[in-house]
Amino acid sequence: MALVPTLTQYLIEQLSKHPNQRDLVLIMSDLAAIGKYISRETNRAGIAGVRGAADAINVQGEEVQKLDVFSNELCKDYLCRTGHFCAMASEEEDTVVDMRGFGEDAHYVVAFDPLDGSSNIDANVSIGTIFSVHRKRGDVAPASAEQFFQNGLSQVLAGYVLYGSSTVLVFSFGDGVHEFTLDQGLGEFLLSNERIMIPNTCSYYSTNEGNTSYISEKDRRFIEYLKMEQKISARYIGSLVADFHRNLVKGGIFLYPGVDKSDTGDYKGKLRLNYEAKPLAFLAQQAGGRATDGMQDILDIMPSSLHQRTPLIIGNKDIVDEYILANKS
Ligand code: AHM
Ligand code: MG
Repeated sequence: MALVPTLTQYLIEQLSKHPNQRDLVLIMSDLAAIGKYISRETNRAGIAGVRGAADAINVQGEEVQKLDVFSNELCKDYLCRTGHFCAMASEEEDTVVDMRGFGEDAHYVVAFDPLDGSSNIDANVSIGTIFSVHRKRGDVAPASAEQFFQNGLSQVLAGYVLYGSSTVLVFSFGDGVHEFTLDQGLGEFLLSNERIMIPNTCSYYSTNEGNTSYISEKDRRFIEYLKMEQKISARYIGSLVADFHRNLVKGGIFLYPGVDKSDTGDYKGKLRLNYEAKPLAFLAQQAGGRATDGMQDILDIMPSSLHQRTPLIIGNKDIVDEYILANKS
């Protein structure tokens, strides 16, 4: 029987090829450990009393779920203690996380969405943890929000753990996108897909059709074009990380364009740049795809606030190119 490499073996090999990536390899290993903890917790959510709302509203004005709280606390505690980060940003935290003195010699900053798709938790639908790592900026205070005002091209590690029908870890150091699947029995991530490339055919479009009356005429026309002319099938889970993963391995385009619910003509993005759009855009680019906000590539956008939101159109390069052209006309 051919043995599949474990994540540990893969990272050790990575280290022997790139000894200067020691810290990044250790960071990846820490993030994988967090993924295992959250995977265990999500699997027993129904019996462990961790389902449901936590009676709190987060900085985004959304109801916080108990598993959100668990995942956020775990990410903060675990990553803080590694000493690799001088600043951390989380979807669940209003400001930069207090590093409790652990980040003084650190060279990196990390932004994460501890549990993306949390409205799906109680329905046993796929959810995930998204992460984005940058080198620390030397020109601003180590634990400041400005640490996260870096464009997506300068990410040194990005990825996610998807808690679906199996738990998969997908990441990139900027040398391709790799997928590892958690073997629950072994408690190890095993290599399941190396150097993933998005298939050339765009098989699916993913968008919240319930927003049709809130999006711009151009966006409406483009989605109609996907349906009526390209005859592409629809798939929408409502967990970005799961919708993205399906489109990554099967070919597809995810669209969350700007929405205007107050009828003022001001179309605003919902998804967060630093810990949702940017890391997934990095993976998409590494897998031959593309991501845009309609005006510019997601990877080129320089954030100017921690929780900045953006429209996000991401997936097969050709079809995202078409979207950009249609948006300009
Ligand atoms: P969350 O991070 O609070 O879970 O919100 C982000 C989620 C994405 O995972 C998903 O793509 C989107 O919100 C779904 O939004 P909607 O319910 O408006 O379609
Ligand atoms: Mg999210």
